Amino acid sequence: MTTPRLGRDTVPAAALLRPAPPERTGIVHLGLGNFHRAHQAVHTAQALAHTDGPWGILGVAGRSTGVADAMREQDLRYAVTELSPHGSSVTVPGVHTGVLVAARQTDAVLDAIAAPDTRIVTITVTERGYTYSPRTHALDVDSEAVRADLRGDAPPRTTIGQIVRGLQRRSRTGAGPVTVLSCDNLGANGRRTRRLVREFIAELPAAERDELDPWVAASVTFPNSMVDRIVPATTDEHRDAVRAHLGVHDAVPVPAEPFSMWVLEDDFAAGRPAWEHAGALFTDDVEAYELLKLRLLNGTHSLIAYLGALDGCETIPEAIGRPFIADAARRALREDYLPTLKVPEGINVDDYIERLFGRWANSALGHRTRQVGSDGSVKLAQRVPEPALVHLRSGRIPQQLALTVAAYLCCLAPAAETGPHAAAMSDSARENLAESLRRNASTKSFVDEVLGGGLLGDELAGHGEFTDRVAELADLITTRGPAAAVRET
Ligand code: CS2
Repeated sequence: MTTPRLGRDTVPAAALLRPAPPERTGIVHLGLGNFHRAHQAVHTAQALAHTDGPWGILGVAGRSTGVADAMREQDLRYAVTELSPHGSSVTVPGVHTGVLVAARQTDAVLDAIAAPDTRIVTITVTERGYTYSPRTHALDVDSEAVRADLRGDAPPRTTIGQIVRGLQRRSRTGAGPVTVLSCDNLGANGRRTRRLVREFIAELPAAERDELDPWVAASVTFPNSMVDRIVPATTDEHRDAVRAHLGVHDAVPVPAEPFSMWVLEDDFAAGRPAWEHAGALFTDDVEAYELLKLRLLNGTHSLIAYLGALDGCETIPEAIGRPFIADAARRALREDYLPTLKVPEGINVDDYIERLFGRWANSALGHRTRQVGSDGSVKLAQRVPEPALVHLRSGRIPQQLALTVAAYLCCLAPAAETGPHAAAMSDSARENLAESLRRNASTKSFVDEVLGGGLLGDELAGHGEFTDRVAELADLITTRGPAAAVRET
């Protein structure tokens, strides 16, 4: 007998977080990836199960059609499989009211942003989706995609372009205030999104700019938010888990760890779901949580992923199981990241760190080193330079941060064979890094060229003691392996 496809009539009622999707769409979400589907969608379904409201989500994929098409075939349902070594459970959020693919249906996306029912535009497009320059942190007006969106003679392709053009429509149709909520791993993500939106508007022809900018200033809020849930890529094992639990076939289930955290500023221009009843925390001090998470979890995650991949580990749990990697991670946390943080009130940092080790060690998740290691050229800029500069300004070299950069460079531009996991990391900087490696006779000049090129900002590149250490550690990794490099830090 063939397994029935997941859909409105085949989901066992017990698995549904809410019985039916809301009737109205209050949220337009840009970025229909796994993270959104296991984080915001789940918190929203739980909030609506507590307090109902017009908060259905229209999910917008960027370019790829796979998830959107499958969700359409499944009456907008998919399963979230929560995995831990102690067992697994499967639920179906059922909170989406539609799906679109921006590259094909841009006009419909802009209309949705402008629709009177829409009160919130949420974003998970990853660090790479914000089209800002790593060097200046301002909108990358030199990039071809941003320039094209500014000309406006074709449908906008960039996220910032789509948001601005949608807001422009909204301002002209009088649909009222709206909130733009970034849910990506960027420091001060709300403030940064506002800055990029306003920089885009500032580049528009004067008449458009003068019409739109005051409207955005008066009618759009951009709260900061910290998001946290480890969400790997989907594999057949996750499809099998859904089949085993629910007796249906889901083409696009999302695996996730049991842990989930969301901290937000309560600055919504036109209302919001009662997320506080779904585990979200509202506070004026989001930044402290963001930095804690970006540095302790994400920064250390990158180190684990690069050292792990270089040591032949396919997964993060395998990597953190190697004592030399756990040792490097612990030292990164304690010596390099923690001293740069203001720990938010109510967080016990020792518990937080122990919990991180438990989360990284979750072998049921199968989170791959290649996934965390991908896009390092944009991720590391969020994780490493600021804490590194705190130490360097007071005369100390943060060894594990230098090691993170060295291990990244060894994965992406290897001077010797590194194996399949590093080779599988995708990064838009890979080509340039490889060329730079070929051009330079020594690791030192290679590192100087790469960091001097703005990869981690200009200030860090100006600290010769840091770039020297990165080069030494990269040489050590190449000649004696990652474990020996850790021993020398
Ligand atoms: C990871 C994050 O891939 C990565 O860079 O560090 O995706 C991490 O799993 C999440 O931020 C956890 O909340």
